[in-house]
Order: sequence, then C-alpha cells, then structure tokens
Amino acid sequence: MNDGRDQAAELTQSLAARLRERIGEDAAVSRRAVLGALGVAGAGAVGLSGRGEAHGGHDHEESPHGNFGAVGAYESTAFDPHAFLRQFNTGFEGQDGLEQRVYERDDGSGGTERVREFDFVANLSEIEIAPGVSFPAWTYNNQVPGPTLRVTEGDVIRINFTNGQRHAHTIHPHVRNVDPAMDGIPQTGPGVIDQGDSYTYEWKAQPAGVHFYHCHSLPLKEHIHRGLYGALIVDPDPDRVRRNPRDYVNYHGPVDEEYRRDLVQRAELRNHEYRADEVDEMVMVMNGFDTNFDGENEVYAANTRGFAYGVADTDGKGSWEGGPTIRPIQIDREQRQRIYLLNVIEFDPINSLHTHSQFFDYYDHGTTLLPTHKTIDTIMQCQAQRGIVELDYSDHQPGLYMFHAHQSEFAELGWMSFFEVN
Ligand SMILES: [Cu+2]
Repeated sequence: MNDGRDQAAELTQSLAARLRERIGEDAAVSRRAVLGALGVAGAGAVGLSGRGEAHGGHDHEESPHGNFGAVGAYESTAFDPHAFLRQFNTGFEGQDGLEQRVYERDDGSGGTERVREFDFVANLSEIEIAPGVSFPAWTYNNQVPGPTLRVTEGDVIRINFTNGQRHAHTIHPHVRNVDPAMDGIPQTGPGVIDQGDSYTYEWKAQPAGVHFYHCHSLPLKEHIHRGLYGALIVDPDPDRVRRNPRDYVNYHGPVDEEYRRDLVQRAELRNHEYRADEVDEMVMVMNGFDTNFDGENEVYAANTRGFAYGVADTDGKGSWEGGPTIRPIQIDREQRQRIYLLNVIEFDPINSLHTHSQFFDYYDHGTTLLPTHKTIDTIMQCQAQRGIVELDYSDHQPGLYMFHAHQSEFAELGWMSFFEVN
C-alpha cells in the first residue's frame, strides 16, 4: 500500500538538501570575506569589511559558520528535538543535566510558599540546525531552546543564573512580575550579569498560561536570535479556578455550579500535578537562525533543527535513514494533543502554524480555560506571542498529516513537519 510515506520522505530530503546547499553557498561567501579581512586586520580587530561584519555579532575567535559533513543526516546527538518536544522541568522531575528542586519556605507573612528552583548557566555552544550545519549559539544550559520550565500558578520560580560566556546576559521573564529588580533588563536590579558572575532571579508564577524567558541584553535581537530563550509554562491551579472562575474566561454571564465544575476540570487537565498526563503534550518553539549574520534568517524550525519532524525513509522497525532525529511526530489518535506553541523568531515579524486536514482550538497566551479561537487551521503569532493549540485526530484515518508555517519560505527552509497518526 502506498501511504505517501515515500513521497513525504523524498520531499523532506530534497528540501533539506536544498537548504543545505543554499547555506553552503552563503557560508562560503561569508567565511571568505571574514578570513580575508582577518588577514589584514588581525584576529579580534574591529572594522572588518566582510559581509558578516556589517550587522555585528561575529565571534571571530569562536567559530566559522557552516561545517558540512555527511549528506542528509544530523551528526550531533547532543540535542534531540524529539526528546525536547515532550520534556518538562517541574523541579520535581526533568531532563538530565538540569539541576532542579522543590521546597516550601516561609512567605514572610505567616504562611508558606512553594519554590521551584533551577540552576541555569549561559554558555557558548555549537548547535546543529540543519543536517551538517552548525551555528555558534549562545545558550542557557548548552541547548536551544533553553530548558522548558513548568510550574503551578502561585509558586515561586527561582533561577540561580551564572554567566559562563564572555557577553553579558540576563534572564527576562514574560510573567506578571511585581518587582522591577527581577525584570532581567540592563536598567534595573543587578543589570546585566557579566562573565563569571551569578544572580538569583525570583518571579511569582502568574498568570497561568504559556510564557517564556529570554535574555534582555543589548542588542536585544542578537541576544535572542543567538539562542537565549525558552518556554515557561504556568499551569492553572484548580483550587484558584474554583474560587475565582472569572479570572480564566472571557465571559461575563452568570457562573453556575456546572460552569464552575467545567472550568475546574479544564484546569486539572492542564496541570501536571493533576491530569495533564491524559493529554499528549508537546512544546514547539518556533525559531530561526541567521547563519551569515546579514540580519535575515537562513534556517527556520520548530525546536531548532530544520526538518527534524519531517519524514525520513525507514525500515518500519524503528530505524530511520535520516538519522534518529529526522522523523515524524508519532500521534496516538485515541489521545488528545496539546501543543504549547511559542514564536521566538527574530528578523521576521510574524510566524505561523498551519495544520493540514485538521482544525484546532487555540488559547492565546494560554491564559484562558476556554479557547479564544475555535475551529481554525492556521494561527499567526508575532514575535514573543504564544498560545496553546489543542488537536483531536480521533476521527482521522491513520497516516501522515503535514503541519508547517504558512509563510511558504519558512516551510521550505526548515519549518515543515508531519504528524504520523496511528
Ligand atoms: Cu544575552
């Protein structure tokens, strides 16, 4: 039976090859210009005339861009977008290598508060963004996106941040933060954190929703686009929802017991301490990379690696020809799906998600328990916008269903993916 898999694999491979070729040509130009200028001016000098210099941001001592290896397959297994997709750090549990803990403490007014604490280090890391193409990223904990943090509304999020990189960085949260010293910007509190320095940020986890954190050093677009960002999910607290249901809906009519119960149930299905495991949850951070530092992105992705959720040839027994990190996302159609979708792109004002043969519910910023859009197949997000997508494939036939940015250019340059519905 032809289920379209061969054609899908062919499409993914030809797009990936074309992307790689385009970056290769571009990077060669960029590298020649940089090397030529270095020969005149010497390493580390300012005022280079090479193309990459025009927009700043070249780390001459760090690395050239675009290291090319074997065709078609990702070489590095340091980051697996499939693992990242379903990886949540709650303080109770999380990914390898991220120190985290949960504890209660005195809240200063006779009660207690729960703290979720994480240790973050900023570093320089070579990351692979397309098969055989590396990028000199600035990272939180050596990965792009940074670790996905997940807490419950009302908790204290505490991050012990150390900057191990020679540029000064911060962590700026998109939450309702009531203390300007904790805003993670150069102008208040500790300001930027220099190399070797540490600072502990504390933010109240509010409001419930899907949020993010990022570096706010200047120039901002460079610090973000280099990779210093991550998702911060604040799950609604069902007890608070029971007490204050109106905080979670865009609705002004009467709230009866049935309505209240429905909202509490929705909060439980969102919260990792209650029933969120009944839903197949994923994090997709839409990002892009400017490999030649000309102020435009050359590679687009959901979770960093172009075409990582594309289709590769397979023997049907778990082996994928494109390497273990190019394969469609497996969906069990008996389970509902929830995507925490964030747009952290720089240089392009808008990004989007479009699902083929499917319509979804959407919760803008994830701050409501009822959808803000019902039955749509495309959602756009401006820079820093995010939301929750809820999908149901239970009435679909098994097979491959594409999804991608509906900016066609983004899709062809990496942001093209498939669900494999089983
Ligand atoms: Cu920074």
